[in-house]
Amino acid sequence: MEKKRALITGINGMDGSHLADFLLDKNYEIFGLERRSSTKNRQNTAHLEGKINFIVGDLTDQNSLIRSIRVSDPHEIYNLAAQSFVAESWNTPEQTGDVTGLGTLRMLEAIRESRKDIKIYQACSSEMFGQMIENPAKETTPFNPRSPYGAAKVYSYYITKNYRESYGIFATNGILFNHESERRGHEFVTRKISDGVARIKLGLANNIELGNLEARRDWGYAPDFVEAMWAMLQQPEPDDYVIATGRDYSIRDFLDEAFRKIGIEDWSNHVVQKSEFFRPAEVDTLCGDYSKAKEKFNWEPKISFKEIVSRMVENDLRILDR
Ligand code: F7E
Repeated sequence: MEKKRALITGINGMDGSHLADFLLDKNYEIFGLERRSSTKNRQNTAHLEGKINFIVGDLTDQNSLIRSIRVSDPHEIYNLAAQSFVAESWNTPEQTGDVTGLGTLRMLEAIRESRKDIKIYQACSSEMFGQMIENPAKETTPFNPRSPYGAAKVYSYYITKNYRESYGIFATNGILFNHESERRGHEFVTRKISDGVARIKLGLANNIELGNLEARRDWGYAPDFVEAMWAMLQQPEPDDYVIATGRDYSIRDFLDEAFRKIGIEDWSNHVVQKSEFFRPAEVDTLCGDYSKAKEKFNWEPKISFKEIVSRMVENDLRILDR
C-alpha cells in the first residue's frame, strides 16, 4: 500500500518533532519544512535525521510553500510553524502577524493552487481566548485575545475556516491549550523553571528570574496533544476542536512541584521577580474543555501535570549533568 505523506511546518519545534515521531510510528513518509539559517537548529530532530526529509521553506515566502507541496506531494499538511512566543509578539508585532497570521493564508493559497484535496491541520491557540469570556473555554466561546500573537492566531483561525467554507478544503483548526515537554524551548516558563531548578540542584545557579507568578495555565503534555492533531484529520468532516486537560495551575504551583523534585519545599529565596519578564497585558487564566474531542475521537490527556513537571526536571538534570 502507498505510504501516506505528511508535510510538517515547524519541524524542528517541540510539536513538529513529536508529531514526526508519532507519524513515523504510523508508517508515514515525513517532509519537514525548516527555514534556512547559518546555524542549524535541529536539537529536537537530531534523532530523525535520515528518517525524514527536510525541505527549506518559509511561511513568509509564498513560492517556497508551493514548491514544498510539489516536492512532498502530501496527503496531509500540519501547519505548526509560527512566531509562537507570546512575549516576543509585543517586540515584533508586524513580523508575528506576518508569520503567524498571513503565513496561514499563504499555506492555504498554496493548497488552493496545488491540489484542493490535501488535508490541513492549522495550529491555533488558547491565546485566542485571552481574557476568557467563559471558563472553561470551548469551541463556541468568543475569542478575546490579549497579545499581537493571540490576535494573529484569531486571523489564522478565521482564514482557515473561510478556506474550508469557500473552497471545500479539508481544513481543521486545533485550538490547543499550553502543552509542554522535555523539548520545550528555554524561553517558555515551564522549561525556564525545569532548567533553573536543575541548575540550582547541581550548584550551577542560585536563583531563577521570572515575571508574574500568579498566572494560571492549563498545561498538557505535547506528545499527547500531537495525537489529537492527527485524529482531527482522520475525521469524516473537517471541524475545529479544543485540546486541553480541563485543569489549571499557577506558575507558583509549577514552582512548588519542580522544587519538590529536588527536595526544596520553600523556594522563596531561589526565585527573583523581574519587571522585564512581565507582559504589557497578561492573560490571567486559561482553562479548556476538551469534551468535543473526547466525544468525536475519544481523545483524552494521558500525562498529568505532576508527571510533566517531573519528566522535565529529570530531563534537565540529565542534560546538565553530562
Ligand atoms: O508563559 C508567565 C507568563 O511563555 C506562560 C505558547 O506555546 O502557550 C504558550 O504561550 C505564563 C504567562 O507561555 C515568566 O506571563 C512568568 O502568563 O510559557 P509561556 P504562553 O504565553 O502561555 C500558548 C497556548 C501558545 O499558543 C504559545 O505559542 O508564564 N511567566 N514569568 C513567564 N513566562 C515566560 N515565558 N518567562 C518568564 O520568565
